[in-house]
Amino acid sequence: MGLFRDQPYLIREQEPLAEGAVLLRGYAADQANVLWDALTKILDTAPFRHMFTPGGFRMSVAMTNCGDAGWISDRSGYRYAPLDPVTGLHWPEIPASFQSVSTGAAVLAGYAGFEPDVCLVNRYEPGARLTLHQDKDERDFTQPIVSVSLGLPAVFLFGTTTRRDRPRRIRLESGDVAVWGGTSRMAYHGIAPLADGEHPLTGRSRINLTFRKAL
Ligand code: MD3
Ligand code: FE
Repeated sequence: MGLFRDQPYLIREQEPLAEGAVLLRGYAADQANVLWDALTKILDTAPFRHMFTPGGFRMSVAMTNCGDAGWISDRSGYRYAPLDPVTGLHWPEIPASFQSVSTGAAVLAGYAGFEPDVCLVNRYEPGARLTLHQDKDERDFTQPIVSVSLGLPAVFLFGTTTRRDRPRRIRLESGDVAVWGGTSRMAYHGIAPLADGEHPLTGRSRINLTFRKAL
């Protein structure tokens, strides 16, 4: 924390990807263990599960949530739900360690007022992927989304607001944080099938945290 988080990224590690999109490579690297420990506690209450798309396909990415609501998908559609449909319980609170990484990154990217109320947690095992999509289930698209990558590297597919434009391929590694605001907020994006590997923190998996002001 302190000086290390507040200063050097402005100079060294801030990579503008497109209008409103900022990649902070390694921003969360020194917090990765703390974030992982906090995640294991979330999983005690809200374990990973594979959701189904409205079309009836089982998603290869396993998901859970913390915060005031959670993103869910089932045969009736996509939405934010205040209760976990698996347990009937409220989702766990967003841990302080999650909050501080997301708001710190948002400040560096120029979104000082960002207060996420939902954190969607995605787990990719080798072969898992997320097809090109837009995030449209949140109320206010002027609010950015902050994403934190942990564990195995992935190829992020970053398109435009037009589905037919060929997406760029951006390698995301453990500790990388990205902020998606402005016109990038509505960009099509996805994750290419995860390559096999072993990571000292997460084993054979990649974890992605996405912080949203959804409600
Ligand atoms: C760009 N997750 O949960 S994070 C998702 O790595 C999602 O698990 C991916 O797409 C993952 O919806 C990508 C990066 C990300 C997240 C949301 C975005 C990029 C975005 C929303 C708009 C534009
Ligand atoms: Fe998305």
